[in-house]
Amino acid sequence: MTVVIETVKAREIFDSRGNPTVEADVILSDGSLGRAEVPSGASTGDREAVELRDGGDYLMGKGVMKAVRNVNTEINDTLKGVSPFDQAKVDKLMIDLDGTPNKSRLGANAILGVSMAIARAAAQSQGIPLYRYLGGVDIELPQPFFNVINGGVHADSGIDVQEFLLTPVKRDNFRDGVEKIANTYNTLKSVLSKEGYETAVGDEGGFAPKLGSTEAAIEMLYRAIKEAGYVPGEEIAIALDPASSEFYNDNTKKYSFEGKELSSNEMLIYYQELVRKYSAIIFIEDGFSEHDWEGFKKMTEKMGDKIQLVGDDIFVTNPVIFSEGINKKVANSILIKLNQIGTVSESIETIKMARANGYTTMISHRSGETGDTFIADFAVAMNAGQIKTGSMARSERVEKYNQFLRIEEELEGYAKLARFPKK
Ligand code: 2PG
Ligand code: MG
Repeated sequence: MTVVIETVKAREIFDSRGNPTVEADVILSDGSLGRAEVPSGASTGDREAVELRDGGDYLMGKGVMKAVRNVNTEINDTLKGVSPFDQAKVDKLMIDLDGTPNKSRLGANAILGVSMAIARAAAQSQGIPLYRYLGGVDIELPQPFFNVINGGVHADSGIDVQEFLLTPVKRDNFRDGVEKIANTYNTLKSVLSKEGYETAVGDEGGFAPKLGSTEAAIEMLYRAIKEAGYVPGEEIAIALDPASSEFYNDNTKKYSFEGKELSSNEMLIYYQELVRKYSAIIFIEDGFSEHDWEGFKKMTEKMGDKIQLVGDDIFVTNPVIFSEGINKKVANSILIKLNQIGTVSESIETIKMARANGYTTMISHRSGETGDTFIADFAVAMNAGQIKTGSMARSERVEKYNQFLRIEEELEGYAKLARFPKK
């Protein structure tokens, strides 16, 4: 019996910040159900695919009923009777139906929800886990990065750098790495509280203490790593996402950073000194604004052979924009967020492009998340090498790490472990 898509249906649910978002269901002719929930960013890149919102006064103007209707009408009509096993075709049908370059007519939130739900339904129909359906047999678990101090637009901590991440560079298996971070995360909590700082958490489950500066936050991380019994840099390394588009002024071309107005060059000197002083720092993401390609390029020239430089807002997972970045030698790594581009197939295309050009790939959650663990399976299937999906708090974050533990158990120790750095 040929299995086809029978019904595509969406509804409005809520994300981890209390904002409306899309949940999509795909039902196949054999009764299989695939369901997916769509995340949403706060420090978004200007050129991301469009998240369709209803506007008006109701629900802060953030309702997604238009996107839901687009799934229930046009998308449902187009995909009815199509094979769920041809992901590329399904995604292309939705891209063509939308007809805009940035998915603004139907909404990237509508399209992505269906795109992910179809992959799930297909896996369900074949009776195999999602990571196997998407990735076949060569299974690798990624290097995880945990965002343990939140700043920027993700918290009221007053720290300009948005994310301070920890990664277990030394680990025997995935579980061992998670345990090391759990120890360090909880030690960080007691270190902060001993020093009189608040231990409430921000959007991604990291602490949001009013530490005042990037260096003060890094000092706390060094202390926590050591007090937890590990060696900074050797066993647990540090990574930063300044998300600098958020503090870049497009008119003055300056970065408003820690009370100063810094030029692109001064910002580069700052990063160079920071990395010299704290050798446990192994990557910096979005060190320069999405509108300062020159700055990003210069940073790549000066620092690209020493640490990983990840492009997020600047590339927005878009193969066309990313290929421009490759040509201009901007960054040496790319962040992959499915909702920045809006389909599973296009995200895979960008990952392949990265691999062909010597860029590492890191799969990422969004600051507004749901309980959906799609990106964990996706990271495994793609052999992506790296993932960041929040801290050791808030279930919408921890559930993704837990999914890796389940996958590791299922593979009975036969999974390969991605090592950092990986080219
Ligand atoms: C980022 C992301 C995820 P947001 O900048 O990398 O951590 O944040 O989803 O707000 O864009
Ligand atoms: Mg980022």
